[in-house]
Amino acid sequence: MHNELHIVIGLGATGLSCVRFLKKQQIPLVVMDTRDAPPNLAAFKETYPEIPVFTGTWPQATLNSAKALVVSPGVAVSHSAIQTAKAHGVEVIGDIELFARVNKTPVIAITGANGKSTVTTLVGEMAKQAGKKVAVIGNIGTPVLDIFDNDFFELDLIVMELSSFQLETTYQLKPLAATVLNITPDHLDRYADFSEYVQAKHRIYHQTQHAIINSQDPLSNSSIIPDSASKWYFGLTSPNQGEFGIRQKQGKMWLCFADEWLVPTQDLKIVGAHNVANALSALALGHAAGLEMSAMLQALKQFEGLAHRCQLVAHKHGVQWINDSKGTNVGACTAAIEGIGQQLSGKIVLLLGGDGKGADFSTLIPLVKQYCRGIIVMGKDAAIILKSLDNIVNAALAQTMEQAVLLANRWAKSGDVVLLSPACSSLDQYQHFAHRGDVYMDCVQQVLGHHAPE
Ligand code: UMA
Ligand code: ADP
Repeated sequence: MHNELHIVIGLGATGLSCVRFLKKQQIPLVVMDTRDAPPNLAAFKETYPEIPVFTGTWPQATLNSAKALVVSPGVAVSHSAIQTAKAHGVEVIGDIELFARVNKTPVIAITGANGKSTVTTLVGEMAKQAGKKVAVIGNIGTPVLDIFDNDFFELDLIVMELSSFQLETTYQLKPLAATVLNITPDHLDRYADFSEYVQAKHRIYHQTQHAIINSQDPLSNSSIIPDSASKWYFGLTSPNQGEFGIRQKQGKMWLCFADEWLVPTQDLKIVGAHNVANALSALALGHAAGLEMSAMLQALKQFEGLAHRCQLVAHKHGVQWINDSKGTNVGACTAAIEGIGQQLSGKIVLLLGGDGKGADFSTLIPLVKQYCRGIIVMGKDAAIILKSLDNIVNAALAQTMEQAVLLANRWAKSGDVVLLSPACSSLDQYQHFAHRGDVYMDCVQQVLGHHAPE
């Protein structure tokens, strides 16, 4: 016999938001975390002395007796204790599912290997410009259930970034518009194989009204898209009817919707081919959701991009220093090298490394050969990366970010770019990607002197 007991797994931001949400409904709760001493433990016990907490080892009998396990995205649902409980008939869900079961506000849902946060933020800006009351939530940083703490009932629209981890435990989300921006390998340490990762991403389309599909990435499309959904395509090609794409006019590249000329790329503040694709997907999402085109274009022209994504840090002695710390997988690093390399008179000194999450780095070989002066490798998987990219260009191992920046400063010549685009997660050495980016920017300022930006 099942009762109402919910077990919240994970004491991070998501877990805490689930506790607040469930507690308001007076649902009986237990909390578990795989770590012996999770960061929020002391504060949690003080705030919720009545909620039992198990850290490190979990009592299987308690798990098996629950109605539902609400699993945080940082915990793999393949965990044997979770699977055993599931076999006993216990539901395994996540915070997005809790949200979806009560939400009535239209949702634009965004996933993909890369570009999620950029597109999510941009669509949020477009909606604001169009006069909508909008919340921008999810994997981008704010747990979705947190909006119930605020003025949720006044919202017109929710723009939600979703990771594959969050989608795995989501069943009843019914987005107004949804997209899988692109898929290249990532998080292979969490999945049995690449196809499992792809399947997790495709779950976003399950009950969507509009599907926004990247015409240049077959993995963006899926047979899971309901027949009732309308499909909108975007891509860096000349668009057909109902599609978003690009065309040339008098030497300028324009973003277009079918035969409508929307805006020349030179009017955008965000740069690189990948950001043109991001802009097109945002327009397609907004259009499908009924946002006014002129408001969207105004927001797009003003959008400066996000920190830690191909962000210019300094420009000194003809060398540009770029922080792409959010380039946490090989696909993102590829886009950054290509986007920057194509427009460069000099070469790229590439700083990479960290936790490689089981990725294959050899796919970087052609780009490194074509665009890089040298590579400087750091972090947990430095040796694996060096081995994969052996003997192509100058290569060195750095023990610290400061060493890497010092060496890059010696290698770079006028016209070059020094690019931190690690192709790895930061968690082996840093709190998160933003921390790694901040450390890089501090080192650059120190090495170049405190008034580095020209
Ligand atoms: N952890 C344990 N044991 C536990 C619980 C957590 O070891 O029992 C570890 C996890 O492995 C992870 C860390 O604790 O290293 C945080 O995990 P969490 O599930 O508690 O994470 P939250 O703090 O709730 O943040 C999560 C997302 N994090 C992850 O998916 C790892 C945040 O995305 C998201 O912003 C937040 O929910 C709100 O929705 C971050 C992220 O890195 C930015 N996402 C990955 C990505 O974008 O590639 C998927
Ligand atoms: P995500 O939230 O999916 O990690 P971001 O918008 O934060 O995506 O961008 C992270 C990095 O991914 C960027 O710094 C850039 O290197 C790369 N990137 C951004 N957009 C794309 C895209 N459309 N295709 C490939 N790579 C991209």
